[in-house]
Amino acid sequence: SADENWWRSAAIYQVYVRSFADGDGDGTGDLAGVRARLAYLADLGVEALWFNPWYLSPLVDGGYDVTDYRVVDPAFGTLAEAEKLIAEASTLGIRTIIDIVPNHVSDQHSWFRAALAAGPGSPERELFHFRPGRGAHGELPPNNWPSQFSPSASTWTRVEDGEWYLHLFAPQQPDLNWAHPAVRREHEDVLRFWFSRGVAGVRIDSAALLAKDPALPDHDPGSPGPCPYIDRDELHDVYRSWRAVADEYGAVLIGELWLPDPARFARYLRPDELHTAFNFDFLTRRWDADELRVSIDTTLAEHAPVGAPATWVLSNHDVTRTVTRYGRADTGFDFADKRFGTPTDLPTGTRRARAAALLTLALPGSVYLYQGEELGLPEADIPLDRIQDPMHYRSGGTDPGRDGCRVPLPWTAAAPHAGFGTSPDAEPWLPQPAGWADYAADRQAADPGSMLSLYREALRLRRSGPGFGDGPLRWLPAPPGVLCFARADTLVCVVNLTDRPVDLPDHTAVLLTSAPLDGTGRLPRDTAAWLSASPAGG
Ligand code: TEU
Repeated sequence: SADENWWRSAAIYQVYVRSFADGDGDGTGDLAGVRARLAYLADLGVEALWFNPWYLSPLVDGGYDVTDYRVVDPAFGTLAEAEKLIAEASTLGIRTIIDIVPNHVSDQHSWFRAALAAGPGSPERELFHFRPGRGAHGELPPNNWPSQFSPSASTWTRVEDGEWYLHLFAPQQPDLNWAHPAVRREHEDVLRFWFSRGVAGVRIDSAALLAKDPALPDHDPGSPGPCPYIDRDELHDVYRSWRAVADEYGAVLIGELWLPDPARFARYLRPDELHTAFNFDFLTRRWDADELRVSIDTTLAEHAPVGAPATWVLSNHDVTRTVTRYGRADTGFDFADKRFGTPTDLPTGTRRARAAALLTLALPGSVYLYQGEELGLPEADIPLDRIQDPMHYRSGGTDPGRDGCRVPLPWTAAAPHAGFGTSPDAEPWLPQPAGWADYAADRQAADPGSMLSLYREALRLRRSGPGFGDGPLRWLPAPPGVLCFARADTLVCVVNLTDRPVDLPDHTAVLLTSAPLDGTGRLPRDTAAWLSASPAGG
């Protein structure tokens, strides 16, 4: 039914709980804050919420270091409150998706503590990847794998008895051994635990990294031959079991798969594996019509044969904010561009982000919208002594890390801390930069020209109009530097990526534009429009 296929066309809003809204006045966002803002999310017009991890955690990596998957961190709330939130959202027609973090646990997790205590050779250690070191005294790490957080950091940490354990991310995030049946059983139970509480789907963190070559051989990134820790065949078997669990509840599996090869990516999207996966391709593309068209065509071509809808991602909690990225000379995101002090032209970035919003919301499939993008928030410079992200520390301080896109949201322009919390005395956990209140949701709600108003109107049209979401796309003729395509027969999206105004294609009405048309009715530079048109040939 249409209802069970909701995920094929949905606009899904990503809630980074810690920075969304502080409901209990301690400077940290929480479930109470989300519950108090559900009306805002319903007004915005999103169909589902994806919550970053809310489990018990020391928060070394923002909750991607889980101590107990069945407990809500007290900083965020309680299990009972999560259940209320799921029910209240559902009353508003909004589904709940949570984040499952299967690759690793926190070093505070009971399994890892037990493994440390039990010592070398114990069954407890088999749940992780413990190995003796290399070198005459075992003083060198077992292999040369680089940390996912920084090419210059190791993935191994030595413990007191001399063994080393593997962690693709921070040392506080030991990797689980997915060849162990207890690891698989536990995660299937965790899925049931949350699905039976009304969760409609899971976002699977680092979904391509779980399985490792048991020999743990050396590997240089970029060297030929299969990578011993990315995209291994055993994973497909894991996800087939997960799909059987998800199907018991009608729940959806969403993979976080950073796989540059479209063919490898598509292998996970099967009727008996993942329903869908994030397509990060736009994050690596410049603001260039040819590049974006190739990206769109490649994405649609890779999804079509497997029958999966495409997904579109402009932003998330790991990458530079859209208005900042599009305001740079080289707007493509890559990890090397996360350096300090890259110059940005924010007005241009904002124009392009507005146009990109209309572009992605008109493309076939589902769209992920990261909190704060609807407010047009820029990437913030975090003072060095306030940075929390382990990525910064793992890089030896050369990389600013990801905190700049995780700053607590501004809700009320006139309130202390831009209305992030209920207490004027509570400093937000990350500092809000000067001028943050200018982006406040209350101010933008009252301004028809704001980013928030644009998103609301676009999402309203997307929900009510024909042609949006899953379905075919047909390219229409357009001058160089302009993207123009039709959805269904009557909806046309046109995006001008040139530096001068262009004529609109034939249309019967202008539904929405990302910036006003010029005096002669032309589409200005860096602007998108949604048009209705007569059916082709009609
Ligand atoms: O990120 C997965 C991942 O591959 C990261 O290395 C990503 O490439 C990097 O953050 C980009 O800047 C997920 C989560 O989204 C991230 O927040 C976590 O830190 C990571 O897993 C570990 O759980």
